[in-house]
Amino acid sequence: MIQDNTRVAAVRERYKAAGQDHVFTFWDELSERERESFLLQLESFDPVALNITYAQATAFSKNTVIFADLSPLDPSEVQSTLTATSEEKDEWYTLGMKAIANNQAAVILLAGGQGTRLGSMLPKGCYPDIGLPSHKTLFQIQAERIFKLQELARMDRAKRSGQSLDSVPPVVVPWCIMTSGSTRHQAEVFLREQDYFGLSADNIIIFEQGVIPCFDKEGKFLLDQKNTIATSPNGNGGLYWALRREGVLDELAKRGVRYAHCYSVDNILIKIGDPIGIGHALETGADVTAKAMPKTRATEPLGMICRLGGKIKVVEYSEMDPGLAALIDDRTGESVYRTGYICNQICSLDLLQKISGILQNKGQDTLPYHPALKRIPHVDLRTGLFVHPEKPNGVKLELFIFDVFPLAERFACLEVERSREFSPMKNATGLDSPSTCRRDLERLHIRWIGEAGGHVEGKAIEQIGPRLSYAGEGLEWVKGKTIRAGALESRDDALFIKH
Ligand code: UD2
Repeated sequence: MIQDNTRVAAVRERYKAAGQDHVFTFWDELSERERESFLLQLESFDPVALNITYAQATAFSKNTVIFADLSPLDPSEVQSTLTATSEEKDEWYTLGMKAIANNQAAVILLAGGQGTRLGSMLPKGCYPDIGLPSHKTLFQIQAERIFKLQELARMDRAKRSGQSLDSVPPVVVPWCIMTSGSTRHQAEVFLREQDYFGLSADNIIIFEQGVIPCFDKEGKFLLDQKNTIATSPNGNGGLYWALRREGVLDELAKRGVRYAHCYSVDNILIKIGDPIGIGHALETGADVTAKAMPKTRATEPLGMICRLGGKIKVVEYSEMDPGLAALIDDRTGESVYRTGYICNQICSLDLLQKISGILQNKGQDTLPYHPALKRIPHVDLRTGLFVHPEKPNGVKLELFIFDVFPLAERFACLEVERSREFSPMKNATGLDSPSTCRRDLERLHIRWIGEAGGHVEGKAIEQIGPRLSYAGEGLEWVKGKTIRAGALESRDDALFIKH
């Protein structure tokens, strides 16, 4: 393969004009094939635009002035499943379940992150070491919850229409999985090998987000190989563009979907496609309903849902002013900024289409990139050797999913109970790790059994398979019984202790 010299010269010129022509340091050593793949990558980026993006992103992060204009949400802006009456919750549930039963809901899994804090090379959804008695992975738990939700919605539809279950067509909640270059292949293979955990492959839409170059601290592109610029996924805010580019929005529209529940891969308690959340969105007419909860500590890594100049603004934990994060209201003794964002929201399809239309017209850079200082392995330009830095040496840029919230015509915030809905797996040990996820799931399931009138013996490890219960329903059979078991996948697995 011989490259056209004018093509090479044109690309070189563009990178030179942008002050990024160091990327050609090893050009003379490359084979024709290596040059070709490099050229393709170089042509896919606009180095001048990326310089601007880098400059804007790093300037923004140093700008703390906005904090003066920040205010917490007014309590009246936040509804809560903890304080709502049972009539309100029933109404939301009924509305949401009806929409799901009519195939109007989809779920969007954000699974493009690299999971570096967990220290695993696998996508988090395939992470094998949660240590559950069932040995399930996050992907399996999520797939089974979708399966159960579809079943519950079908039963709901049969009940409402007075038809027999057999005469009601299956309900479909499409599972849209956003991956990235670093997670796509493994996630795809894993799901296929597991036969999609019983879901239909036709209703699983795997798509890929974009990438952006990694920079050194001076804003120069880093090389991952002598013929490759180091890149990283462009953040979970890359969702909006990927949804359009990969045809997911069109597919959802064709299927008649009206609401999509977007969620983070690592929350073991995620109520996927939550009928209450969807019903709340329907009742309030919100085009974004963000689930939220107070932080457990000022430094907990949750975004803060606030207002800035009258608009909704989520300030990411890494960018929040520590003083504001720790501010306590003397009257209540609670944090002033207490509405923690947990990466869990219901969006109307109308809003997703509006946002992706804006991005198409004005460019993806319409959303701000956020910088993060990281250790980025790269090729040393002087030695040509690949190095693993011990200290942060460069900058990754990310779009944040919540930066579109100000575009919502109607934003709603729904506080939910942490012990029922949120326990993320971020780190290998300690806080937010597999062991805290396991603990929280077990506690929740023991609670469900208690709520159903049963009792759990001693410290028996419990796990109720999602196909047995989505959110604690259908466990009436444990009433009055003392139960001891490991993983409960069906009623038959339960061992009852006779006293
Ligand atoms: C996210 C939230 C934070 C808080 C916290 C709760 C953002 C920007 N921040 O922070 O406010 O709610 O979660 O646990 O949402 N992802 C992609 N592509 C990417 C990067 C991330 O799909 O390029 C996914 C990732 O796989 C995960 C989710 O987005 O499912 C959140 O990413 P994270 O775990 O890196 O975010 P974290 O914990 O810093």
